Amino acid sequence: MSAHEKTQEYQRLDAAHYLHPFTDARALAGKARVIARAEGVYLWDSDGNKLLDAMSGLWCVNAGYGREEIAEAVAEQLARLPYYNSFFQCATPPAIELAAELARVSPPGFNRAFFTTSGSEAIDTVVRVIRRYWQLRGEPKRVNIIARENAYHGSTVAGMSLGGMAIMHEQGGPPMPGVARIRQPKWFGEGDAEAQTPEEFGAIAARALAEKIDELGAETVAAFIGEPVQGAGGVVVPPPNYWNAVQQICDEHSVPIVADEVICAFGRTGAWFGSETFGIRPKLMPVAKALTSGYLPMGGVLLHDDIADVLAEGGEFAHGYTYSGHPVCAAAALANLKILREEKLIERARDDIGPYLQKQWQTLADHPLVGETRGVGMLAALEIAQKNNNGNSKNDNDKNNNKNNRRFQCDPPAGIQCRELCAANGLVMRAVGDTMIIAPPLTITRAEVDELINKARQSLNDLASRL
Ligand code: PXG
Repeated sequence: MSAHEKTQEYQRLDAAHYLHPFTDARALAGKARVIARAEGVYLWDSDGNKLLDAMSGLWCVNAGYGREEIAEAVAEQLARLPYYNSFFQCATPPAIELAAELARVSPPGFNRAFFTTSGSEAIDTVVRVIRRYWQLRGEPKRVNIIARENAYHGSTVAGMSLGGMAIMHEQGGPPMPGVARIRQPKWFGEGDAEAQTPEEFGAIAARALAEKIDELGAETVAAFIGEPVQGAGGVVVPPPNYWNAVQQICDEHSVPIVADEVICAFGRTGAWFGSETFGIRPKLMPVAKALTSGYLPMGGVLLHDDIADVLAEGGEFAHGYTYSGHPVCAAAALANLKILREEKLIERARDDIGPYLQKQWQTLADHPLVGETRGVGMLAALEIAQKNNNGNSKNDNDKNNNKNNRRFQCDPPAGIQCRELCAANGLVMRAVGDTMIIAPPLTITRAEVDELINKARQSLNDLASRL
């Protein structure tokens, strides 16, 4: 059987049997791209095509593909102790060592970790922890969690409810009660470039939180949750004053901040945690993804002493998963964190390759199809939009289509077309509507960044000749 015949066989079986996440099965049928192997920043599909993976899988492979150290640590742990749990006063060496290692790399005051298998489970754990915390503090009315539009916090019922993705709410039935929503700090399209500075807009977006706390009554608010940079929402980098203002509002009302670090942690923004990049002082930090660089599924919640101490005093916390602290996943995480630390990949993201990536990415801003570029650390986005020379469009009142953001009206949408052209040019870029986003491995070299930018520019040129 030739490689291509094998691919067709995979695609036939896939269409018949495999229900994919977040996928329109009709659009996919028989066309799945089968990724067969990977090394460094590159993927190969089952036809042998080579692709530069500018998304680190799904925002997770920070250490790059093909790390023997992680494979060996996993194999060793599988042979020694493939599974044991952390219930009933037990634990395993990798889980203990990982909790201690996370305390070392976390901001001051973060000394304890609870482990899960995914980001979504980490978010569910946050809800359980924060409600239990307020119960123990004698304020059981504090159950409401304030979250933002266009946020992504996972796919379980709690994750979907806290998330602000309209399509998930439409399909999800009644969401979890006790969630309140405020606007996102997204300058492009929601800020008014003619009447405001980004800082003025940032202050307004933060004030929405103060107004929501007042409306609900601070005595009913358990927490505010936000991604330091909204990832799946399209790499929404907030105006520089936004998080300071949010922090101040939360301090004034004793509302703990939950920084959803599932994408931002472990170097993505050029620090161990996105909270450090933006000066956030959270009380809880859900993590996942790059905790193991995606090599095995693992997540967790890092707890500030202010919360952990209250929980520890409160007797049994009736919450846990069979795979909490799975020893093999923990071994993968330890090997991965060792790589990040010893190869100084976080410092490199902050001082060297991150600034280089941002500088090169900005060169795309001049492209006729690009309305804005933005980014931080090893995250970046560009908006495909019609450049607006006269400052006006007939859709001025439409949030997603206003005077500094005129979208193309086409089918398939411009973002999807761009994504397909990127793939044809050997580049994996993700489309969120007409926003193109990247989050490459932290190990990417300068030459590979140049290749990424060239392929992105080529794909935008190809798109321009189509539109
Ligand atoms: N919080 C954030 C900020 C996330 O990005 C989750 C929680 C949930 O994690 P799990 O491990 O349960 O998936 C995520 C996950 C996308 C995409 O299309 C993003 C995520 C997951 C799937 C797709 O960008 N983020």
